[in-house]
Amino acid sequence: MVAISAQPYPYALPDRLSQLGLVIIDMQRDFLEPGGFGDALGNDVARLQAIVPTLKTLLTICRSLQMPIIHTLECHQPDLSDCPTAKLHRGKGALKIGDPGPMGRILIAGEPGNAIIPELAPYPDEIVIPKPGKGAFYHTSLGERLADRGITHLLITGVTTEVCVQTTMREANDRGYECLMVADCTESYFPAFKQATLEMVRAQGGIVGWTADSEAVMAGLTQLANI
Ligand code: TIU
Repeated sequence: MVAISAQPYPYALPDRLSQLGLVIIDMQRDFLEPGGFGDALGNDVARLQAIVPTLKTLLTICRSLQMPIIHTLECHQPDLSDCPTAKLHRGKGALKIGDPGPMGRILIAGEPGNAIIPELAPYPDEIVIPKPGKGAFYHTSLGERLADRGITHLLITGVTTEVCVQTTMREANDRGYECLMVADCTESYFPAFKQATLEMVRAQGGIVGWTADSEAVMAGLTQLANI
């Protein structure tokens, strides 16, 4: 058995890397660039850029090991039919979901600002899950796609730590997936919220799962690949 050095205790890897998915949550221009949804909500979007090189390195290794890669995108249909009124009116920012902004309509599928940032753009064989909610299982085919491929373990990364990343990890945990949040591959607009999230998922003996830095994750992956 190969394990990743993690908190609150070692994370046992599955027998095969094909059972371990790298989940990259919402690394979209809408959250990382000025003029998008994150900016419209009043956040300093520059904070999130810091994880891009680290996440790119992890993605490159996972691709080289032919692991399943899952990207998610928070987005809504142009007619907003999948956006609850409660979500539409939340935030009270300068622009709301569907309004025209400098990168196209805010958080709308297919608009330039809704795309995944070029550095992390999905390859054609990778799973891309558009999602109308914060959690990646809500109103999506993610559960079926993971089951089809026999994926039982998830490495969870992306933005923002306490919103879509944590919601997805909790959804996955309730569905029986063994989840590890990669601490230096996730970021929040609020440093204290990121720290609190890391602590709360691994508290109580790993109530929601594990946390580890990407260096420890990559060491574990490489060890399993070489067996
Ligand atoms: N606002 C915020 O922190 N996050 C979101 O609205 N969506 C995601 O986390 N992707």
